[in-house]
Amino acid sequence: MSLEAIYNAVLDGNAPAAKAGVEKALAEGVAPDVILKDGLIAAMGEVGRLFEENEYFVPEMLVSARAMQGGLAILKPYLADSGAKPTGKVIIGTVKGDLHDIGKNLVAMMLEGAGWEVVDLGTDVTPDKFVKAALEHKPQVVGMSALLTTTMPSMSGTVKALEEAGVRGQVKVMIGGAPVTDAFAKQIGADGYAADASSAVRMAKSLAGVE
Ligand code: B1M
Repeated sequence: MSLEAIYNAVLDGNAPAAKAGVEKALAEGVAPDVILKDGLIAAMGEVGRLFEENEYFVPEMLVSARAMQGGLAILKPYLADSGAKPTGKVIIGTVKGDLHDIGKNLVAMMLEGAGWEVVDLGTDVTPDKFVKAALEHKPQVVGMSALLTTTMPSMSGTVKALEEAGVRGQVKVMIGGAPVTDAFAKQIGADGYAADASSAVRMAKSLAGVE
């Protein structure tokens, strides 16, 4: 079964096998969102569990992440279904101190597929860099991702920095990432929270007031 092969390839950190598994599953007609959710994302969840149990360490997480990214690269054209009219502009980044970018990349990919112009600031993005990019690109939405509880406060710092720079009124702030919640978004004065990439697209549209 190709989904199981993809899952195992990510767990083993075997990027060539993950890519081959995704290609095979697509050829067999498995839906791209099923490959993503039940193959790639499910495997990363298990990697996280094994890390918590001290069965995996950072090097194993890293090779698994590379295998996942290899599989995602094959899947990208199918997920980011182009042809949609430009919807708006979003700047997105993983906050200061945080290097996790798989979820952020997935959100960026799905936004692009929905017709958004995406300015990806990468990882370890300081509040100041978000502000500079907001002033330069004039997006409707500023998106922030955090995967570590220790880096979540930087989201609040960025909201404050946007306020201090006088741009908070011109942009909507959307946040997400595994430890982030709707309650946290409200607490720091963000405009919206999304639990996954599909809801991030819906949330961005709703925040920017576009259909
Ligand atoms: Co790290 N890591 N990691 N890690 N890592 C976690 C997050 C952790 C939960 C593992 C664990 O303990 N179970 C834990 C955090 C604990 C905590 O803070 N509570 C952890 C830790 C501790 C660490 C280090 C500190 C380990 C160390 O060095 N001792 C270190 C920190 C480095 C740093 O950032 N400064 C570290 C390093 C790494 C690697 C570099 C090895 C690698 C990242 C590689 C990369 O991203 N290029 C890595 C990985 C792979 C993980 C896990 C296993 C997987 C993350 C992932 O890619 N998930 C993770 C465990 C886990 O999450 N179960 C873990 C798949 C991805 C599709 O999901 O990112 O949640 P996710 O994105 C989702 C949603 O959250 C949402 O949509 C996405 C798609 O559905 N979303 C948004 C995300 N951003 C959004 C933005 C939005 C909207 C929605 O709007 C803008």
